[in-house]
This record gives sequence, structure tokens and C-alpha cells, in this order.
Amino acid sequence: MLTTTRPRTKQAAQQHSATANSNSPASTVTIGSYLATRLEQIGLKHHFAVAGDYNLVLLDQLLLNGNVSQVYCCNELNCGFAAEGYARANGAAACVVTYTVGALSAFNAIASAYAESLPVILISGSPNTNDLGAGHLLHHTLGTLNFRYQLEMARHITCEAVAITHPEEAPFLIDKAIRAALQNRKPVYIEIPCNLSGALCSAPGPRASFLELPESDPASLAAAVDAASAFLRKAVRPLLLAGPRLRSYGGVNAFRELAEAVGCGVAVMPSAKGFFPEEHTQFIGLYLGSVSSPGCSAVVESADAVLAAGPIFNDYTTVGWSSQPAVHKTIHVDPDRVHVAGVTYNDVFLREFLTALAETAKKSPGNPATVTQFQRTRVEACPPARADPDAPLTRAEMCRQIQGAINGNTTLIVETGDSWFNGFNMALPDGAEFEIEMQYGHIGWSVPATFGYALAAPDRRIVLMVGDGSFQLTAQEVCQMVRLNLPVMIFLVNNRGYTIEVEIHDGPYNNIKNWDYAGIMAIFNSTDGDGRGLRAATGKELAGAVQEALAHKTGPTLIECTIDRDDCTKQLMEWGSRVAAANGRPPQRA
Ligand code: TPU
Ligand code: MG
Repeated sequence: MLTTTRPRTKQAAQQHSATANSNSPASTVTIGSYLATRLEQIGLKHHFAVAGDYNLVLLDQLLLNGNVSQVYCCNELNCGFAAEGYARANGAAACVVTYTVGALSAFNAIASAYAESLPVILISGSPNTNDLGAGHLLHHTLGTLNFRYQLEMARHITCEAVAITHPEEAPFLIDKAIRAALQNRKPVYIEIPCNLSGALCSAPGPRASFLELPESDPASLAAAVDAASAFLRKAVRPLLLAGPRLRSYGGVNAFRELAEAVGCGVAVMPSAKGFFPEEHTQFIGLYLGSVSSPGCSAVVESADAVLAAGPIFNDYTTVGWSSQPAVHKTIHVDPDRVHVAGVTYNDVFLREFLTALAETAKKSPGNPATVTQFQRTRVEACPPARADPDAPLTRAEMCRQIQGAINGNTTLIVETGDSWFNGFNMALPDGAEFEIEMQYGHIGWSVPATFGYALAAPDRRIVLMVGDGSFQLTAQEVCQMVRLNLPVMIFLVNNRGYTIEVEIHDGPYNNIKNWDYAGIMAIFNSTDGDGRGLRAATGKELAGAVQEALAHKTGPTLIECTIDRDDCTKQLMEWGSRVAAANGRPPQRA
């Protein structure tokens, strides 16, 4: 059987026919090998896995493909997050788990990939097809005869969930799921029974037509561009705002072109930090309502036309609903539709829209009013003073030194907690990248996600800022960085608790058991690892530790930075009180 899914784009149709013609109907491969080829063809060099008897034959089959390495994780939650981090650097990722006991843990990370718009392919082994309908109770299940629940649960957190039940349908279902992930930039789920991974199916073509984003409806696109360009042209103070979905939907370059064509000020939302160069003359800062970077919010809020590209306005990013551009002033560009002052244009895809609008904007004179306004009112940030090297370490001194470790080849990854706000305050030189999981906000995300990211970007300097509370959720995954000799720099902020929660609402539940975080590295090293665990309780100790970390290339370096429990950013204090107020709103009366 050939793969016969109907292609959705012109380019896809050409590739599809090339694929079909070059594929001999007689050639067969195992389902596991078919899947491995597809993973390779979509650009994966690794997949993440935790073994279990429902997936062992599948793992064997995947291992036979020497171009996609199998990478192991300590548990399935971490496995999913590692894939999520890998997808950030690589564009897509895959992870393989066992039935229920593994998959249900991975689901949390897959939900993160959904919220963060990342195409992660979750592959789960499942029971032998002979047991389905045979009245057999099976291990790793609910102890009932229902073997559909996992597939049904997966549908809520993926854009496509398929269960293979016969070898002949495997190529179709695998391709369908992978295509959905790449086109929608969302996770998908593929279930493969343990007795089918080694079964034969038709061979994959040399390359599948997976990579195209769908095309906009031409009339709707033209109408949206006309409306948006008229809206921007008549504005006195136009402004562009980069949103978190910009990268997932391929719009970063088109956004920059549009910005340069319009010539206006450009702000970024927190999760879009790094999507527009901070050294660009049009950059006016990070917009987060009342806790924006200096000088930014006044310019954003006084703009009379804001084009928000791929934004997410939620309770956190609007600072407890205290700041959200008014609909009548906004061009809101979603991944698959555009709203101009409240009028919606459907089937208009983000990248095509921004590209077409940039072309139109190039024909009119630019309007730099918001850049000028920002430059007039901006307060030049003075570099933070160096603290007394022997004084107890402060948050400000820690950040000053971390800033010094960031160059144009750095990816700064920040965990939920005050690390978010510390990260927002860091300057990114051209080429530096920033990763955050602010829509889903699962503490512990960053450790496995950093592991996955570092594998996908081996030539970058990876710097992680993570709080003590978050670290305790997924700390084991540092051992995989040790295992694979990844020179990640981890700044572990030990402030003895859940400080972000303290600022929202305090209580005894925000105190945590202290750990010897630096000491944990010796446990992970055991007899064969080369991770370093260092302690910094003063500026001098931190400076020495940073130098050692920069020079250490054969494993991760964890620097435990001890600071006071209440030593947090002023932005967290204000943001926390506003989020608390939003959480505490009384129920409305009918
Ligand atoms: O810097 P800091 O102290 O704020 O960060 P740390 O120590 O990592 O504390 C984070 C505290 C925190 C919690 C407990 N932030 N959000 N939460 C709520 C939460 C609980 N469980 C999950 C899986 N994710 C969450 N965001
Ligand atoms: Mg903490």
C-alpha cells in the first residue's frame, strides 16, 4: 500500500506525487523502521525514550536507524519535556514511552507542548492486538477491559491522535499524525501495539510532503492585508508587538521585515523575548503592562494602532487583566486568522499575512513616531554596580554576573519563578536566544527542556536559571546532561522557597526542604561523570564559579547561588500582587 493522504498545498502535491512514484509497491519495512525513517526525514537527529515492555520491540526497531539517536530519560514527564525543549531548538521532536504508566506521565509535558505550540510526537507502545476484545486483563492498565482510554485522553492535548491496529494502515496513520503536528505546530499521539512494531508495512517514500504550512484563502488574505495596511497608514503612532506564537508559526523574519517597512517602535511580549533583536534601533523593550521594561509601557499604551503578531493575552501576560491593548486599536494576528479592529479574516496564516503586509508597507513612507517617542522619554539604564565581593550574595549581583556570561551564542532558559523576571531584565546581544514556558508554567519544565535543547543545539552556550522549588520536581534529568557530557551552565537560585508564590499569596506551603544542590552533582557523577557542583554565597565565590563553568566543557556545571528568601525583583512583587487580586475576584452575580 502506498501512502495516499491527500496533499493540502501545491508544493505538497508535487512532492507527494514524487514520493508515490518513487516508492515501489513491493518494498516493505517494519512499522518501527517506517517511523524511524519519517522521524529522520523531518529533521530529527534524536528521539527521547523510557523503556517498557510495550515499547521494547519498537525501541529495537528505532535503534536500527543510525541517523536518529535514541536518548534516554529518567522518567516520562522529563522525557516529554526533553522533547519539548528539543523542539524549541530543532523545530520538532519525538518521545517514546510505554503504555499508561509512562504515557500518562508524559501527557503533562505534551500538554505543555500544546500550550506552547511545539510539534512533539508522542509515541506510546500499547497492548498486543490479540488481547483487544479477548477479555484479557493486562498489566499497566486500569484493570478493566477498556484499552481506548489513553487514545481518548490524548485527543484533548494533541491536534491528532491515532492508534495503529493493523500493519496495513500504519503508513497512513503515521504520516497523518506527523503532517498534522508540523502543519499545526502542536503535539500529536501515535499508539503502536507491541506486536506490530516489527510487523511489515509498505516502505516510506524518499521524503514525505510534511513541511508546508497550509496556504491562506487568497481573497481573505488580500482583504486582511488591505484592512491592516489602511489601519496602520492612518495611525499617528503605530507600533508592533511580537508575541510568543510568532516563532512557532514561522513569522520571525517576516515580522522583522514588516517592522523595518513600517519603521515604527517594536516591543516584545515576555515569551517573545529574542524574537526581535534587542540591539535594533526600533526596539523599545519588553511589554508586560505595569512591569514592562523602562519606558516601554507608556509608548505601547499611547500607540493608536498596535499590530500584535501571535500574541497570548492571558491573566499573567496582562498582569492580572490590568493591561491589554483595546480591540479598536489592535491588529491581532493569530496563527490562522487576523482581526483588524475587531473584524475577523479567517483562513489567513500568520507568516503569509506578515509577508504580504510587509510588501504593501514598503510602498508607503515609514512612521517612526513611536521610536522617537521612546527615545525622548527613555531613561538610559545604568549598568548595575558591582557588589562588595565578600558581602552575602544578592539577586542583583547574581544577575549582574549571569549577564556577563551571556554572549551572542547564548541561549538563556528561564524557569517559572523569579527567574522569569530576572530573565526579562537581561540584555540579549544579537544572536542570543531566550526560552520560557510562560503559557503552561509547569515548574520543573526547564531542567529536562534544557537537556533536550542542549542536545539539539550542541554549539550554543546554554545558560539555565532555575529556582530551588522548581528544581526539586525534575532534578534527576541533570544526570542525563552528565551522561552525555553536555556543558550546560545551571544557575540554581536557592532562596529557600517558592518566592513567586510568596508574592502572590504566602503561607507555610511556600517553604520547602533545603537540599545540598551543589552536592547533588557528585551523586549524578557516580564513578564516570564529569559534572561540577559549585556553591556561591558571595560575589567573589560566584565570579570564581562562573569562570570555572565557562572553562568546563565535558559536563554540566551547577552553581548554587544562595540569596535571601525575600530578595526578589520589584517586578515580581508588583506582578504578584496584581495576579493575586485577579485570582481573588469574588464570583459575579447574575
Ligand atoms: O524564584 P522562586 O523562588 O520564585 O522559584 P522556585 O523556587 O522555583 O519556586 C517556584 C514556585 C512555584 C509554584 C509552587 N511557582 N509556581 N508554582 C505552582 C506550580 C505547582 N506545580 C506545578 C507543576 N507548576 C506550578 N507552576
Ligand atoms: Mg525559590
